[in-house]
Amino acid sequence: MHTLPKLEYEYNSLEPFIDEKTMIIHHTKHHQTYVDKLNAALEKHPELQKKSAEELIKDLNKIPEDIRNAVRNHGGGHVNHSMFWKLLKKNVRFKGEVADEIKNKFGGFDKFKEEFSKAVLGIFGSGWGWLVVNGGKLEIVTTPNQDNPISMGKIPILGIDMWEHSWYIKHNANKSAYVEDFFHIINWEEVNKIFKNDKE
Ligand code: MN3
Repeated sequence: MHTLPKLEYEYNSLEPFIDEKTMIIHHTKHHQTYVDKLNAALEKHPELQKKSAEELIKDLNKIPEDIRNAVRNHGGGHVNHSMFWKLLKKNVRFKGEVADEIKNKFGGFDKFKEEFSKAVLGIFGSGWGWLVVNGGKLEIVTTPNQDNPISMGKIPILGIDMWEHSWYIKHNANKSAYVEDFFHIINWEEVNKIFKNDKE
């Protein structure tokens, strides 16, 4: 059985960048639903119940066709959100190996922020924006729905939820203000940790 991970901080910890109400609904309703629907899908295929959600979505072609879409959407939703919560923390400085790599690749933090923001604001409909490692190189990619880059052989090290439920309560129609706020609460220590684990 997959379960909803507990947050390592309070629902109001990311204020004023992400409001408490959004965090409560996002975690206890949206994320919980992905977990429940993933578990429901796996009831038909008990042999897959021991696998982690990451393993399940890594090679979707191996998933039986009758539950493939459910695993893609709800398994993806579970993986994406579990990672997202850990990527958020206030007052973490942009530093470490990943910061050096970002500066090299994009020509500085501001350039990276500009490119990342442009990409994620260009998503039509619901989806996610990612910084991934692809063949040893950093790359900005977007995915529709709850698709995760690991299904395409890319390793996500940073991700932003661009579904309306992540920002609409606080930011209303101002999606770019949400992206701006997101940059204040990136847990660069966590991003660096994922980046370094991937290289080992
Ligand atoms: Mn979400």
